[in-house]
Formats: sequence, C-alpha cells, structure tokens
Amino acid sequence: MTLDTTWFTETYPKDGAAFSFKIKAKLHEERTPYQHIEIYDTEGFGKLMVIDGCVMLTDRDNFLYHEMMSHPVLFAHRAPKKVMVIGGGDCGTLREVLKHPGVEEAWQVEIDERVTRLAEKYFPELCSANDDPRARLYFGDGIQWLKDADPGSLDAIIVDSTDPVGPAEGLFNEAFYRNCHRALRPDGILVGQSESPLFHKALIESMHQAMRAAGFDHTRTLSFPQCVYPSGWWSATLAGKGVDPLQFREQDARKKEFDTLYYTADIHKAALVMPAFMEGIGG
Ligand code: AG3
Repeated sequence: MTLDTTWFTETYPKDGAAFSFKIKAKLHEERTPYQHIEIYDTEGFGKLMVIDGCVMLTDRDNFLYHEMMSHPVLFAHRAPKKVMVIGGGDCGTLREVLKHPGVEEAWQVEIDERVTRLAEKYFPELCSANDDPRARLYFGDGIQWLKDADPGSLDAIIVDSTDPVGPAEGLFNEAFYRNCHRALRPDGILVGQSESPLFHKALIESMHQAMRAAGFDHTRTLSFPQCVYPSGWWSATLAGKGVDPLQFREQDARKKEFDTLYYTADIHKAALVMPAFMEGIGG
C-alpha cells in the first residue's frame, strides 16, 4: 500500500486545512442515486462513514453530535411527544431521541435508504433503537414530507443533514423553515445542524435570519467540539415557535434516567453561551 491509500483525508479547500484518519481497510463503497458513500475501518476512530468526500461520523466521537442534536432541543421543549428527524439516516439521532420516555412517536425521514442499510450493517449500535415501537422509518424527501405534514402536528423537528450543498441545500432556507413552522405545534422547536462557528459564521447568521423571516420568535445557536468535522468545532441552531429555546427543563435534564457521554444539564447551559465573535447572533 502506498501512503496515500492508508489515509483518508477530508480537505477544507476554502480554509486551507484538512483532517485525516489512518485507515485499516475500506469496507464498502457505493454510488447511490443521491450520493457517494464510503465506509472505512480506521486505526483510531473505529468505523468511519463518508458521504461525497465529507466525514459523516465515526464510532469514536459520534456521541458528541448525536447527543447535542437531540437532548438540548428535547429538554428545551416542555413535553415533546411527536418528534421528526430529517436526514439522520445513520439512526444515531433517532436513538438519542428515543431515550426520552415522553416521546410517543419519532419519525426519521431520510432521502437515501442506503445510508440506513449501511448503518445497520456497519454501525449496528446506532440502529439499536430502530425496533422501538415508537420509531417510524420513512425513506423519502424530507422537504416534501414537511410540506405534506398536518399543520401543528409536531413538537420538535431535528434537521440532521449533510453540508448545505447538493441534496441538503434546501434544508437551510426560509421556504423550508416556513414549512417547519407550519408543521410545528405552538411551543414547537426546530433545530438544524449549522456547521462550524469558525468556518461558517455567515451561514449561521443566514440561518437565524431565515428562521426569523419564516416566523420563529427566538433563535439560538449552541456549539460543541467535534474534531472530525471542519475546524473541529460544530454547532446546532434552534428556533422556537412562541418559545425561547434558551430556556430548558433544567431539573428534568439533571435527573434524566438515561445515559449520555457528553450531554449534561451543565453542558446544555454552557453550550448556549456564545464566544465574543458570535455574540449578538440569536436572541
Ligand atoms: N451530519 C453531517 C455533518 C456535516 C459534516 N460536514 C463535513 N464533514 N464536511 C452528520 C450525520 C450524522 N448523523
């Protein structure tokens, strides 16, 4: 093997940086109608899923992202019962959502069924909640699903998408957020993965603007470490319909009856504190 084939590298050309994994083996590669998927076994991070050249998740650190995409929004909501995940085909977010005993129905609407089938094979622990009777797996276009959703029928919407290019582009604009706003009940909360505070601040600002323009009353960004994503630092942006997602059920979070590896009530509070260069974003 040459050196090149023993490493997988995602480059960030705009920022002149990259992140690499030492590879033990390429386990799978395919082109679906939507994207190019690769699965690797790595030296240090366990299994790795890559879509269109971008790192999606590894065994070692996916808990950071999946917990922070799920628990802050669900503890910010007063009593989430019906939750929708858009994208999230690896089922890691769905698994976290189903840890909340009050959730009655959790939908995962993923456009590319192959992502889920490969996760079942290579990341079985992420799919361990898929046979929970409250889980509903649907393969299709999340944008259309939300357009068709009954108005006021959801408590929380979690957009666990790829970067805002290609199939996920339509998950970051005002038209999409309008459909989310319509589909949410009063007090409903939307959260979308919102890339890196350091590399993508303009995108985060544009998400806040688009969410407000779509009718949401309060918008907030939280951040967390994620060394395998561009800049090693990632974010999620929340939008509340009649509620401020800065507030959360802190006591419930403190006495939660499920395990997490990163999320705690204190992490929740800390994650919502913005660094100086981000102050004034959201409110
Ligand atoms: N969601 C994708 C985050 C985007 C990562 N971007 C990148 N590597 N350029 C991850 C899916 C996990 N459920």
